[in-house]
Amino acid sequence: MAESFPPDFLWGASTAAYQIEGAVKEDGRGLSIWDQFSHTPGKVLNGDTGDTACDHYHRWQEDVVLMRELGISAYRFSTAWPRIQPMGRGAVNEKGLAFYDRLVDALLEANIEPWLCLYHWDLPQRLEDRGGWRNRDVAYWYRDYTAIVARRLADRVAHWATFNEPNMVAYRGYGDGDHAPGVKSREAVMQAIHTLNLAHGLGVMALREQRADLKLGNIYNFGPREPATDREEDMIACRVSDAIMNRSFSDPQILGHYPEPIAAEIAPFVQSGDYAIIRQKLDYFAFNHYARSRVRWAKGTLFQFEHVAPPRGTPVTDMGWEINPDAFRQVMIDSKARYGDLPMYILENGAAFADAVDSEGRVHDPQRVAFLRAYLGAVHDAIAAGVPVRGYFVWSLLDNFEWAFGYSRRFGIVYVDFATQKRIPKESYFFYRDLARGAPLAR
Ligand code: IFM
Repeated sequence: MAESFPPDFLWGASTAAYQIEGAVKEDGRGLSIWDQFSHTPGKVLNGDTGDTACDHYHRWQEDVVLMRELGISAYRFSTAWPRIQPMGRGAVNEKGLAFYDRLVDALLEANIEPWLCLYHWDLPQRLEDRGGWRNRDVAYWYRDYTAIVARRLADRVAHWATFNEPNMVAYRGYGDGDHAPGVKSREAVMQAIHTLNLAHGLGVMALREQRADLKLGNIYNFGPREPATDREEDMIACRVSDAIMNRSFSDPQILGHYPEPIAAEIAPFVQSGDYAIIRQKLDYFAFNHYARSRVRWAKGTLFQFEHVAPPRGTPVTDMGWEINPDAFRQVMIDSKARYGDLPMYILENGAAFADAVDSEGRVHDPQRVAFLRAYLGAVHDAIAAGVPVRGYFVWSLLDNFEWAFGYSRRFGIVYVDFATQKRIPKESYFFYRDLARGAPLAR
């Protein structure tokens, strides 16, 4: 079966600053929480750090050529707050802004629409020293940073996202502690959720002040939850996990309230007027999707739940994440039902597999091609079911620094040899290129 996407469907690719840029000590960049965390022994697999990553800070022109040849019409990247405000507030680093300025111009020159995300997890360490997202003031410093970036780039960048996966910032950074800054506290998760929501609202207001016609959104992260069994405690655990991981940002930002299982615990941090700030009108509804999870009650854990591995025999990626395109289609359908009819964009979806270069210097990644075929099939089906999905951004353009997994997990459609920084487009790159050029999807 060959299926076509709407002619104006947006084909894109996503990356994030700390995962690809490297050059962490260049041109006045300040320290981020991920520099600090990755340099702490035992925090990242193999002791990997983002010091060099894909060296995109120096190789961005080559990377824009790869994108142009890929035929994508949009590229989502993030700006690094510590590159722009090395101390997190106050002084602005002109060289940092100039880097993104050049990148945006090169993208436009290549006919690629820049989609800018203001925060993909690299908080300036100086702000973490003041409590990070546990500190309400950080929301106001984030607003100032947003205004600085907007003043410089809003004349050329139309699409802005305030945060990428704020749920991961709060839960993994302040709960599990396996992401920077590595805090493990239930109260800190709740505080961080609220500060991040407030920052989102303040950021949207700052952007609108700069230009009323910008297209604004946040990038949520939806992985449906299922109870591991039908026991009462697993069902409760599942609802709590769903509230924290799937609803703690989209609900307050779009519906104006926190989901019931966590509302009472967040209430002490909510001040009068906060909800009016948080619930801003958005122009698009964006999320990332990777996998659904099974949840069970786990005594002694921070929130009394844990995620269990898929049953033996379930197809999984190199992350151990279940491959299930039907679950993805259902997320799109459910999101429309819950949050309304805003234009929907999938701003990250993709898969890690253990890719290798063959004797002819090529990278065959049939599993990723099959994954993309199936997941794009789900997008096609969701559109046919009336969901206004307007674009899809593959994660990721390049193999990159996969957080606590370092360089051990490859998500790119372009292979990166981290020793030489050579880029090799994988088979999936050519598969995606054909779709971006208008070829129908064969299923
Ligand atoms: O690499 C990450 C990205 O930074 C955020 N979304 C999930 C990806 C894969 O884990």
